Parts: sequence; C-alpha cells; structure tokens
Amino acid sequence: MLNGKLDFRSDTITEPTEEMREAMKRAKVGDDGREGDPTVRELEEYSAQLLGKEAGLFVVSGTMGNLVSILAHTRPGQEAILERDAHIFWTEVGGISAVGGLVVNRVAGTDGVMAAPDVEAAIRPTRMHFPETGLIILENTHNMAGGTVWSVGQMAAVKAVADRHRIPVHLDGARIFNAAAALGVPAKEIAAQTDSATFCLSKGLSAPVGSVIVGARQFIEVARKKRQMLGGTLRQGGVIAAAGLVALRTMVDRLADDHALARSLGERLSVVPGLEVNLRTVQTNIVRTKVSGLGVPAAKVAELLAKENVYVLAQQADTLRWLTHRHVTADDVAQAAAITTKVAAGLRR
Ligand code: TLP
Repeated sequence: MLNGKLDFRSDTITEPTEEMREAMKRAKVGDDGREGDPTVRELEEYSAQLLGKEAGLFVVSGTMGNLVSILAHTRPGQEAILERDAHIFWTEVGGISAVGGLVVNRVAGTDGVMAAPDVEAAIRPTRMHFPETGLIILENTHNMAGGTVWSVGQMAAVKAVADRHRIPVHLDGARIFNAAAALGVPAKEIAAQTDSATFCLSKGLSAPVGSVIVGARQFIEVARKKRQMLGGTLRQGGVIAAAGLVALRTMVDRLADDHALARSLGERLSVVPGLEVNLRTVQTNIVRTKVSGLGVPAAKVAELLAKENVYVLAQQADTLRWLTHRHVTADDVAQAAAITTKVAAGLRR
C-alpha cells in the first residue's frame, strides 16, 4: 500500500526510505561541473566496483543513461542491434535515432532473449551500401517480455559474437539487480558480459532519482562529455547521489521478496477466468496479464480496477502489467487478486 493505494503500476513509484532522506540532508556536496561532487564521486566509484568496471557516471535516469551510452559508443549513420521489444525501441522516445542518428535493427528474441546466431546474422557485412553495425544492446531484465532474465551464459554467447566482430555491447540493466537476484549471481558477473551497463537506482531500489553508467575509464570519459552535451551535468548532485548510495547498500538484498510476491500474484491471477498469465515469464518482479478473454481493452480493465483502488499499467492494447516493489505486501497481493477476480467476473456477466 502506498498513499492508501494498491499501486502495481511500476517499481518507479517507490519512495525514498528515512535513511535515504537523512543521508540526503547530510550529504557532502561540490560542483560536479567543476572540481567534482564528493558524494557523486563516491556513488560512481562504488557502482563501478560493485559492477566490476573501471569507472561510473551518475545520470538522472535510465533513459539518459542509455542515450549517453549509445552516443559514447557510436557515430550517426551506424546501426544498433537490439531485441524486438527493447525498452530503448518502444519507450525512450526514439532518442537512439533522433539524437543518436542510428538505424535500429530489431532481432526477435524468446522471452526477450536474443539467440547468439540471430545476433550474428543481423550484423551487417562490409558493403558499400550498408550502414555499419556499431553497437549491440541487451536488456536484463527484459521489461516488455515480463521481467525475464538472460542467463550469464546467454549473454556470454552474444558477447563472444560481438567480440569476434569487434562490436561493443551495452546493457540496459535498469533492473540488473533483479536479474542478479533471480540468477543468484553477483551483478558484476552479468556486467562482465558487456562493455557498458546502465542501472537504475530509482526503481526497486527505492532511490528518488538517478541511474549509473559503468564501463571502462576511457568510455566513461567520453560518456561524461555526452552527458554534458545533453545538459545532464548536475551541480551539487550529491544531494541525490547520497540516496543512491543508501539504495545500493541497503535495498539490493530485499529484491528477492518482490520476486516472491510477483510469483504469488501471478499464480492468483492465472486462475481468474478471462485472464491469461504466462507463468514461465514471471521470473522477477513483473507480471503480465492478457485480458482478451474479458472482451474489453486493457485500458478499460485498468480504469475499472482503479475505481476499486487497484492501479496497474495497460502496457499493450490487450495486456496489463503489474509490478511488485517495497510498498506491496502479501496482504496487498491477496486483496488485489480478490478485487481483480470481482472486476473480471463483472465484465464476463
Ligand atoms: N521503465 C519504466 C517506464 O517504462 C515508464 C517502467 O515503469 O518500467 N530500461 C528499462 C528496461 C526500463 O524499464 C526503464 C523504465 C528504462 C530503461 C528507463 O528508465 P527511466 O524511467 O529512469 O528513464
């Protein structure tokens, strides 16, 4: 329950903890556009260490982290390979093309996971008429596929292809710590399969603002300049970076609880007549439910649920998305499932 609502729209709605608010109040700051902000620097170094990379860069959002990384890896006119339903393709306002000048080559995956041979087949041969493949982008966990997880081996297979063709790999790891929790490996094992990664502090980790890009020192220096170009240099950014540090130190270990609740929610929703849940894809904190069996669009179902104090996202015309997070309890899941059963029954009458 958050502010009296059963709110499953996203883990982005999580609010900062008391410890985060205290850390924000006490944060040591400096001008990050001049000599640097000590707390931002600490967050960048801590993130790099946690993800096993040389350096980090604090940015305001996952969208900015991905765009800055794309700009730092590529030149306009090149092509990027990504999964058909990648967040960067659907929901980042086309920045990859509008700002980055890249052609997008979408490869269909299975539950969001691209097979290495399919990625290899999508790489452009050297020919006068073709754009060059400049970047391969992975997403772990994969949002549109339902929070599905790439195994380290699946990522390694794509990285081997990329290395063979000397193409850098970027990870949209907005929820990398959810992937790590699901796989039972440290996040650095996942990041080791890519040249750069972005992860979000403001989703399941509950920080109010921010994402971090990690990668090789030289790459991060280029990224720092691209961030400046996009107007993303924060002056006394330590005020928010302080909450990010608390998020990384205190919130990572609890993500498995969100996964258990998502499982329970998925199982309950899967038996509601008119709803369809593919439990195979319920691997982390996301549950997708097809509502075609109710005879109305997902947006209508979301509207009816909201009237009953249950908030969900109509992610596609026929699909609702539910996310579990720190403000969702086992009791909330039971209540939401009961309300959904009632609303669905009303529609089927
Ligand atoms: N995802 C949000 C938005 O789609 C609104 C959500 O609610 O799931 N990569 C992935 C995989 C993401 O899921 C998101 C955000 C982003 C990047 C962008 O992060 P932000 O919202 O910080 O720009």
